[in-house]
Amino acid sequence: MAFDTIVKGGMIVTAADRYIADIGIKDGRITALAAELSGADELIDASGLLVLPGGIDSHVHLSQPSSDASVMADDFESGTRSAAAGGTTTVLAFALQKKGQSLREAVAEYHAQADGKCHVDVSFHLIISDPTPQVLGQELPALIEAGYSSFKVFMTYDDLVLNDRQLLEVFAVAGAHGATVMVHAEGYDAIRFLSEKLEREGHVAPYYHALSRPEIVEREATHRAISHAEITGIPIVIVHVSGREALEQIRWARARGLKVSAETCPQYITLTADDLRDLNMGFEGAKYVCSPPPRDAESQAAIWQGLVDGTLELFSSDHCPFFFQDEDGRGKDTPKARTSFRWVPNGIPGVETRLAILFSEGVSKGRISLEKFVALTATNHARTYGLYPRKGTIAVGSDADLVLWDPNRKETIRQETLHHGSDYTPWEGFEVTGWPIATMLRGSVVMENGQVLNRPGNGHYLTRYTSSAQATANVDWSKALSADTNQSSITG
Ligand code: DUC
Ligand code: ZN
Ligand code: ZN
Ligand code: ZN
Repeated sequence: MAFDTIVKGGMIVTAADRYIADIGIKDGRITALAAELSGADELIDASGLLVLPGGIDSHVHLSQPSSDASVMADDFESGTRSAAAGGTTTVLAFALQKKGQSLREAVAEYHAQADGKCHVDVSFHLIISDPTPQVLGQELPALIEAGYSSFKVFMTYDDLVLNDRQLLEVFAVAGAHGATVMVHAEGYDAIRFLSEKLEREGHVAPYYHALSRPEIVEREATHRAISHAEITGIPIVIVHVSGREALEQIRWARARGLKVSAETCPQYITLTADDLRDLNMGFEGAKYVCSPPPRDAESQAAIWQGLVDGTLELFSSDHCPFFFQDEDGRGKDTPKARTSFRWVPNGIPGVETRLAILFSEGVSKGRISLEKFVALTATNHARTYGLYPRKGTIAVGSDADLVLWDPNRKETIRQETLHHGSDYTPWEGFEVTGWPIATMLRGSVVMENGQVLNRPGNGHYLTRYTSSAQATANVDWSKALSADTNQSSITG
């Protein structure tokens, strides 16, 4: 047969256009796009549906240890199962370097947890928490060359924060080797100062988490990160931009000609700080504690403006799943966390609901086009992190990662129908229009009508090329498309 599978008659949408066509798939890749294809072992009828590139979620935390007793509610199996259920076919998760740990050890640790357990394709961003001379001089350059072409740095958290000198040193290595740096921009000292003041005043409920890291804290750190990027001449990605103040800094940087990309997340268009303030300042608000915290209606409007005008190019989940209540004390609701918001783990689950929320709030409500939706949820992630055109589009030669999407289907988000490991969703009862009907990973159906095929191990590890390879571009298709999906040789 010419094809293993033909997806027939759907409305194909890419970041650039939309048209009705058949998709021919052979050996996991798209090998033909035409009005009428025939000759396949399997036909999938997509008439009446949209056919979108599989979602790429470039900001997902799985199996990441915390400095306290909390434990992530998703490992690579459950987290990628949840991704597949929501129409996401590539997850970029984090490999966290603990203080004193070598990067190679960190990467090996995450491979040991992920390999053979993923329902969708995965790749790792490194988190650099200990930039020793050995890390900066040898390990990081070697890993970048080996396809770990992006990493995240933090400007806050006791166990992760880098000082300005360290940020500059790390940025310089990224610049020399063409890696992409993601920055968590919230200022450590300001947060400590405000948190301790709130605690002294007896303001300890989860709501005060939002007041301990107001927009100015994010604005200041965003400006500082941009300045460091300008000094070192590197492009950066400001992740999880929550509101208008940080956006103003990003616009300012772009106007100066700096290469600053920016990401936002579902929580910043759908939640506000008031969600942390449940009736009588009870503890339910902890379900919405994430960092940066959700802001207000005005900031939501600013985020929409940023999505529409292109200031925000990436829409990721920042899936950082904790249990709310867990009898072994590993969740958000612990006796210690009830003494202060400072001990509530920061993060919410969202890898499964990301596409439906943006589709419903964006496309169904007429705020963004279908093409913009695809750019924000797939194409721009592949371009930013060295996976395009193998991932992130529907084109001959690309992996056959597809979502069959019903734009009219109405659903209500419910914990009981989600596939993640957490015991709650922040979007319980949230109504959406538009829903994934099936997810295909490299030509195989991995989810159909909410059922995820029980085949962890379908997902491959992806090595990625560097931003300098991208910029000098002319990314050679044959190279991009043949990049080995198997485990990198540097895991030892
Ligand atoms: N930053 C993240 O990116 N995710 C969760 C918590 C945090 O601070
Ligand atoms: Zn691996
Ligand atoms: Zn962060
Ligand atoms: Zn995150």
